[in-house]
Amino acid sequence: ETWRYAFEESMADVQGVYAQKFKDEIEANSDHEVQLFPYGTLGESADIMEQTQDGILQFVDQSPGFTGSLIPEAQVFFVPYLLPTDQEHLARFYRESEAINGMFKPLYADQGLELLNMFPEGEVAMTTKEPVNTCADLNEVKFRVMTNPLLVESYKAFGATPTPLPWGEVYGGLQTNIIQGQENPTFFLYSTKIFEVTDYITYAGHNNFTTAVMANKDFYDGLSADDQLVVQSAASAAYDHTVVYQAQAADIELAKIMEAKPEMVVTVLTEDERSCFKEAAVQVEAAFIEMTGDSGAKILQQLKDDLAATAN
Ligand code: 6CS
Repeated sequence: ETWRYAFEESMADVQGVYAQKFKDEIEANSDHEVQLFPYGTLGESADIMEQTQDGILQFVDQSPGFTGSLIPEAQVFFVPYLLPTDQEHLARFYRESEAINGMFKPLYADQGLELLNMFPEGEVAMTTKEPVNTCADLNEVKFRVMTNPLLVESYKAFGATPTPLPWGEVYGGLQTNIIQGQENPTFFLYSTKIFEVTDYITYAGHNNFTTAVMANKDFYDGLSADDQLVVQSAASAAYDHTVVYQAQAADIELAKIMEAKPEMVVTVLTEDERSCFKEAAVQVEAAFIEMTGDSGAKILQQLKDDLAATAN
């Protein structure tokens, strides 16, 4: 049987590294084949999710940045400063977290999805046309965010004018000045050439990019126990492979950006400069609870407990 797997990035990006390892493992350990559909072959993130829910695709990688519009609790990953930037801590956290592996599973199942893994893609950087040293610098900046309400709240709280857009509109939007900023992990700034249309890269430490891989649930439930095990083992092997790969990707890709564009200004905000972003985080956390009620509050608390439990 051939299984179809779509993701939101190209083959050489972090989601592609995961997907290729997943495919290799499935094909090495079963008679099944996995056909990969990188970004640009089947549509935007929302399209590949729909195709997976419809059973046209068996597997999909869609980030909570988009799934948040389907599963409000998935927006928890956009509470600023909730996640650490330490990649080794993150690697332990996503693997062991009860909130992710226990509490999120039934929420994804309600949407017809079997959640296989969440994994980190690296610290998120803001890229803009003007310098950002504090929240005030985001005033009047139309800042592109993925399409979820909490990310909109976040950038409002940071002082910007948030503009939710699918990925395909970001490069052109920056080029034509419809937007003047966006955020993404460093590797993505290089591979998608976003560095060409922004001049400042700013690290505020406010988030790590989280993504999620899932299967169509009817498909997964219909698999034999052996095949389910093959899928779980492939997901686990792909996870281990990807967290190691991605932990070193940011530095390597930033060096490539600097080589391609030596005049790029890269700033890591000081503690002082971060204070307004950290103050805004309190408001965003409150907005998350307001949007998701008891269910969201429990997940948020469990995530915090899981982060503490995996700290070292
Ligand atoms: O910003 C986005 O829309 C995209 N960012 C990443 C790192 N992966 C996929 C997603 O579509």
